[in-house]
Amino acid sequence: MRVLVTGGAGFIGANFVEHAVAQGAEVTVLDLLTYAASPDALAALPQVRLVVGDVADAAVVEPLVAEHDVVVHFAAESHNDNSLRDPGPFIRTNLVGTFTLLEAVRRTGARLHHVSTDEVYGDLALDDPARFTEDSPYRPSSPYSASKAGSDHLVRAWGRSFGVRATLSNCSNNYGPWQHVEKFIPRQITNLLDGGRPKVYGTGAQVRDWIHVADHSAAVWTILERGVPGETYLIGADGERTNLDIVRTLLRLLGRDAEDYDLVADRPGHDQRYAIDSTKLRRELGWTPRFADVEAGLADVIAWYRGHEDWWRPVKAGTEAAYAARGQA
Ligand code: NAD
Ligand code: TDX
Repeated sequence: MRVLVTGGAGFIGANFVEHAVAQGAEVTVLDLLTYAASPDALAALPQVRLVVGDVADAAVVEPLVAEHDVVVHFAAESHNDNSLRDPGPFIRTNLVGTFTLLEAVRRTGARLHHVSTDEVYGDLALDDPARFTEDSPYRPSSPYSASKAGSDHLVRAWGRSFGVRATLSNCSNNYGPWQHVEKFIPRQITNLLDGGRPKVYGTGAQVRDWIHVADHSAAVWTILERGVPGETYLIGADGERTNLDIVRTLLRLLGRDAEDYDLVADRPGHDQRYAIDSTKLRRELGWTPRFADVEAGLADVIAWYRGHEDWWRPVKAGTEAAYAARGQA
């Protein structure tokens, strides 16, 4: 199978490329190599072809798509806090980029898998026991989640109107190797490795549903193998934790006091809780997560960041300076 992976030099994309190569796929990565990319993550996979280009540039995308049987679309601007500061790149990459790809697969007939997020469903109240399902209404709150919601709508419309063969997945919060230090878990791990303190927005009561990135990759691969075009699958591993729970676990794993963190300015419009019901994916396609224990997963990830300081160190100070400018350091 010839697979084109957009955003394959990013956190989840690069982990997926490793998985796809291990499954025997012939992989090309299309990636603009923005600040969020880690080409180092592909260095151990010399058989993977890397094309540096913009998913919103039809002149690059169309000929490339024509050479592949399947496109897996990870490329996106992905950080909520950045979307609050400057939404423009989110509209271009997440909406125009998805449109450009859809036009290409419409012409060539390639199969598309669109990677999306549970944030398209907005948030749940902290005291609401409900979880998101494939039937939950779209209620995005941030420029990031609104742009991803729009991209999902485009994929479904191209399926219905033009017969594009596309599957979609909406996954919960990922953690694992190669995640940029701007994101919650790597930011706190690297603060702690530097002898500093975790920085918790607001009160830390918000809940995220954590999944190891390897489980996300395996789920996307399962959907490529057994998913039905036109269908959407929610991906989650029952990993709900408050932000404070995560911070206290990291503190304990690193031998620090449970209260050794700072509360900082909250994120405007901060979503309260995300929670995924992944019954459809498990029942219909037989997927199950391997990393059921978030705490054991976090211990592995701490060890990974310890061993990859040469990768994150060059961007750590600049990332923290941006947070400081927003009163979140
Ligand atoms: P990331 O920010 O780590 O990586 C994004 C990659 O896309 C980078 O390599 C970047 O260079 C590339 N890119 C950005 N703009 C591009 C463009 N115009 N053309 C080509 N490449 C471009 O993101 P991530 O966390 O790996 O997320 C990947 C996908 O998974 C996104 O679509 C995101 O919405 C989705 N998702 C993420 C999570 C999560 O927890 N991180 C959860 C659910 C879904
Ligand atoms: O320093 C921090 N302190 C803090 O308390 C940061 C960076 C975040 N937070 C909070 C905000 C959220 O409640 O931690 C939680 C997780 O924050 P992020 O890592 O920014 O993730 P989130 O906004 O939940 O979105 C993530 O999951 C869904 C990804 O970044 C998205 O791409 C994905 O769609």
